[in-house]
Amino acid sequence: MVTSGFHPTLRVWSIVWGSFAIWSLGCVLSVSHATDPTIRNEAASSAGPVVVGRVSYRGPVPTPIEVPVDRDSEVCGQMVTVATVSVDAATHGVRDAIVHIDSGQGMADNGLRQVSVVQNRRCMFYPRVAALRVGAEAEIRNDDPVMHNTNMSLHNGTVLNVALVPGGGPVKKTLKRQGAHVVKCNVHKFMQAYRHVFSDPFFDQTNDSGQFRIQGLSPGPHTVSVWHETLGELYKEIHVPSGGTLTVDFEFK
Ligand SMILES: [Cu+2]
Repeated sequence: MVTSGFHPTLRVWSIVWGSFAIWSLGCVLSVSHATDPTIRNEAASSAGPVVVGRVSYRGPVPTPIEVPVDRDSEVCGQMVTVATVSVDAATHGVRDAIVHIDSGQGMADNGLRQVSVVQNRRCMFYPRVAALRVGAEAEIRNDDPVMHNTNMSLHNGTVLNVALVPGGGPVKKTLKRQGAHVVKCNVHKFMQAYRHVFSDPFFDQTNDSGQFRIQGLSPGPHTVSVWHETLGELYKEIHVPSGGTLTVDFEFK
């Protein structure tokens, strides 16, 4: 389950993808591609490969952690429930995993800007997880009637550390370096979020049923990485075809 009060439309605010063409898909025939049964290749008549798949987990879902609140209880509540793993009962898909495919080459700045809101609301960050491209702007807001502090770090180095008065913000910060940014509040230790920043557009965040979709890759060998804040990381080597849809599934054990 997710943190109480989470609204799905808050997961990612405004995502402006690069100027990559959207290729049409016409699945015509299937071609047996690899010995790995989790990788399937469906050739298409039109050019442009798409990599899709699902990240799943069939193990016992960790019990949400109950954290006692020692200040601002009139807003935060007496206890805060922190649930970090969301698994769809029907498909076993894991939400909020970050999938990235190594492009093997640097990508030019496309000049477009994503905006990712980091909202402080009822002593939680919303959205908890988001994936962005280098140059994206984090927009930090405090919607609570209490003081919050937003501290973003990358590889334990401080990227941003700002105090927000009640109702304060937005404070804007351009994210210039790739990597997993950890977001914390120094006032409320249980508040945590993540902003994954990539130097290319070949990433996605899994939806409620664990699905992802990444397009625009060059044909050839690539490495797919999957990150989840609690379940860990997975990797898989793939060979992207010149066209069609390659399905790559992942399962956390
Ligand atoms: Cu706080």
